Amino acid sequence: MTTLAQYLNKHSTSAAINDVITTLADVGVTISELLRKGALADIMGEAGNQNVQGEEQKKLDVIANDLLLDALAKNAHCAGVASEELDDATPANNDGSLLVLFDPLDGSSNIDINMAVGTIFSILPYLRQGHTSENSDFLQAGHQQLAAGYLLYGTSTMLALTIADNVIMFSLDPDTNDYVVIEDNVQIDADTSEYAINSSNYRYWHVPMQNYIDELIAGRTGVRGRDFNTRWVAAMVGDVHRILCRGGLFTYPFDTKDINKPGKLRLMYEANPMSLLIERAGGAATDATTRILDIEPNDIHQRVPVVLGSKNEVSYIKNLHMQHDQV
Ligand code: FDP
Repeated sequence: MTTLAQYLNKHSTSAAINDVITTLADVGVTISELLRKGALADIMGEAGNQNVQGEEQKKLDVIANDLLLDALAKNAHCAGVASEELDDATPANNDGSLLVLFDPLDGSSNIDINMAVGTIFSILPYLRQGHTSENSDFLQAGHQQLAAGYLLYGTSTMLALTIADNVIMFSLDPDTNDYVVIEDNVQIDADTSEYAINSSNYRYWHVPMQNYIDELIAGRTGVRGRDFNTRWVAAMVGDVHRILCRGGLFTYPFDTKDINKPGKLRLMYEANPMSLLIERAGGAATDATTRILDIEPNDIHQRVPVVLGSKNEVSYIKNLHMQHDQV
């Protein structure tokens, strides 16, 4: 049995990264305890306000955001924090060498129905040590991330982490509050027959995505010659976790439902950290044409279409888009 602390001591590249990951994991213990108590901890329902994205905040969105913000602000290595829930990044310790971004409670619509939710995080280098961090310091492409991961609050609480080119899965032992390694060097199969998409948006997708889903639904009677199966957790963290466990394809593609949201997911809080995990596990992640980790952000709250998972399926979708663009 190897705990998170033991694993980090042995494998991580810097004491600063170890310390920030430990802070995030500790807050994860508190959030998971609140979720276990559920309605008894008064965490259900709406908070009564909207976040920067114009979405109704749940009580637990606000609680998780505040817990993470407080803990990271006290961490000497953390120079600034950006949250999906807040308009601007919050400066922390000027001498810190790291910036931390997070989606405090991913899949918030699952909270009130007792389904899986999670916390997603991304750690970037701080390039202006000694100065007060600003939004612009966070605008780094995903391939600059030093570490990334998520906490999944499901039937058990799990931490998936990527550091030093490796993806590791930990399970939280509720008796000791230790995260214990359950799988090291997680790898995803290149092929899959399982896909996750919210099909109710079909009429808003680009034609190549509609064609792709038509092919999967046709299954063995169509050009793919085999059947496919759908799974949709409605929390990206749950869908990505399934993919790390047994492969698969997840997409929240470009859609025209809301002209201001050319993709639902956020580049910096969701797409980048998940893409790093998936690529390091041997999968791929694209916006349908460009590698997600190579997108240069121009806004900390930027949205992006996402296609990620088993490598061959991701490249199949990319080819459909490229062929369509050439016609
Ligand atoms: P949510 O809005 O509930 O936080 O982050 C956005 C996200 O959840 C993803 O976790 C999830 O995959 C997706 O949105 C669910 O979207 P739909 O409500 O359109 O199904």
